[in-house]
Amino acid sequence: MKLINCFIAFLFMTYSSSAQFTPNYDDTKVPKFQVPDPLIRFNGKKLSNARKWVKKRRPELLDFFQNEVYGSVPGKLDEVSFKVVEQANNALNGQAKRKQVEVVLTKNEHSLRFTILIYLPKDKLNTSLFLGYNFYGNHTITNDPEVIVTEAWSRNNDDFGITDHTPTEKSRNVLAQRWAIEKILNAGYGLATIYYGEIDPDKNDFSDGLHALFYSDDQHKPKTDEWGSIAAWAFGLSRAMDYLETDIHVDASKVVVFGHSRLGKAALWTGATDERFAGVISNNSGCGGAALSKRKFGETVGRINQSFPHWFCDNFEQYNENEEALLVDQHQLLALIAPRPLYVASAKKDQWADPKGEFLSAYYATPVYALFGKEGITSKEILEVNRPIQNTVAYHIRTGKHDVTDYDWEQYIKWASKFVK
Ligand code: GTR
Repeated sequence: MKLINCFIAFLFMTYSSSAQFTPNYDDTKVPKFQVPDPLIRFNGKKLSNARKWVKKRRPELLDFFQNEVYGSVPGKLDEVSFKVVEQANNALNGQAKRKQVEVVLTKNEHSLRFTILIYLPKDKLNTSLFLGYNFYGNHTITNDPEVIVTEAWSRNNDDFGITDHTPTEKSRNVLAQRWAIEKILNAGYGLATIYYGEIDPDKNDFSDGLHALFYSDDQHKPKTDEWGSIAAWAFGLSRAMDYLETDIHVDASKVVVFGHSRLGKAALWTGATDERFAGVISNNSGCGGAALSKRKFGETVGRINQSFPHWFCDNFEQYNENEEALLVDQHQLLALIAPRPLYVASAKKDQWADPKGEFLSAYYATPVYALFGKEGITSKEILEVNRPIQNTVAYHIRTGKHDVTDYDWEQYIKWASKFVK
């Protein structure tokens, strides 16, 4: 009887909490809110120059995001090692060099491995590159038969033939349309990618993945101000950067970190926490990414914490249906990337991610770029579709849905050729 009651209560909770939420898609119903000024410190003092930003304001904002939003990394690894497990000079019909590098992270006598797949233009040394996670395994981004199929846990996906949470040959090439490899190589850039599930499986379970390496004996989940999955994914990208710094074919001072959607949130947090990245691209990253939280348009803080309780630190739950209480908003996350180049991109049909909130965020981050003499988005007027603005801070909204398209990559390549060359 008790069990049945519990079950009914559970059903009720699940139903009532999701039923309560109706996303707002009407701009006239966006609440009035104060955009926290990136140039005014928490103690009320106004900043006037870049030096003060770097010394005083940036650290306190970073701390806030670390303690209240994404969570901090609890300690250091004991060891990071790299091994090139496969390489070829004639990949992709002779167009590229390919490397597959295994990275091993060790702590407390436990270890975790992940594999970076790298394509580089053939006859180039010191290549600039784009680094980004993929959603279902390195083998899904290309038909290249040599790319190793991941053994890590994956979400099931009927379209990609993934059942039992195990990717197979069936999913090779299924997401190739999201990675304009040929265009990237032709522009003289390299591409490096990692399956994000190898760092931390994307489920509300803290017993596996990177978090588990850092636990003290009786710990089962991170503390309330410690990292969720987004911060763990960001940490993984930084370890990939550790490898790239050792690769003579790569110019590690010219690596642009890229991510789509939840992985766009991770790319932004990576750029904020690791200043070795020369540039950052947020593709449709939405709530908890580029979009302003206080607009409560589309996905909200309460909703994202309910659907994905493992993405942020537990402290972030204080702001569920309580965005006004946040001392920051996401434009200040973008500002943490200054003065490095930053591209925010939206899609017209991706209202869940609040394109206007993503645009305004780039606009409100711009005063920080201006301190460094860099140009960002200076008009508050939302752009027309398919009419990018490409300054150090760049923005476009394209037609179409939540996705990564050739159009997006064409813009990123053009912008990178100007700002990260
Ligand atoms: C959605 C989520 C978004 C976005 C997206 C994705 O379900 O609400 O915040 O991250 O997933 O990653 O595809």
